[in-house]
Amino acid sequence: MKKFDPSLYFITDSTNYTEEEFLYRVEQALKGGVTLLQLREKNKSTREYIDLAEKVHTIAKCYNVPLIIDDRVDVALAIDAEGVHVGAEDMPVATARHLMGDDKIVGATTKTVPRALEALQQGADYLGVGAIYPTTTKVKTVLTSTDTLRDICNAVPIPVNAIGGLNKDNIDVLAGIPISGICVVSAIMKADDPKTAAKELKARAQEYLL
Ligand code: TZP
Ligand code: MG
Repeated sequence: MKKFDPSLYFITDSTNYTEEEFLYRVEQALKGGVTLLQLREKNKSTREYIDLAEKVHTIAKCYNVPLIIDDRVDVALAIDAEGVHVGAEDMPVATARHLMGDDKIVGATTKTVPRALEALQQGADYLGVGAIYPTTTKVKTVLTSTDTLRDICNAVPIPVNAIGGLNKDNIDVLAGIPISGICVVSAIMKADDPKTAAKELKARAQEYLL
């Protein structure tokens, strides 16, 4: 399943949720129209990561939404996920591509045009660029300007998504920038109603996707 729609890319965070509540929220987000899903776990053992990934994958398949595993190529391969996402401190894109094969999705986080071109050349299928706004999600990142985001969009022929602190009330800043979608964690994960949150975000994002 190499083809994918990056318009509303939901990245999960299971912190502070029981597994049952977490899986329920993920499924609600899928019902709300999330188009791409990333499982992002920082504190799980390999066994726990695989176990949760299998469960999330089973749910995602019911909605025909590709599942991307953050950072861990081994976990992605173990559960035959649709792809993997790597950041600057993770496995190089070229290595991830080599291990995953050409049929899987490989995404990369980049914050500059040179890094974006490098990721492209190494086989990335899409890029995440940010943080556009400060984020409350646990991540090592710095802010990226919307000018840099625009430059990256114009420099590469693959989809570029904006990420970082985005919610339905602040994405106006992306208007006119040729992004392919937005990535969010908190705006859906921590919403009172993840299904409605996904629906509303999707509607807002559509206004800005060129
Ligand atoms: N990379 C840059 S910002 C970020 C990641 C993984 C987290 C985004 O989370 P939120 O809650 O949507 O700000
Ligand atoms: Mg990472």
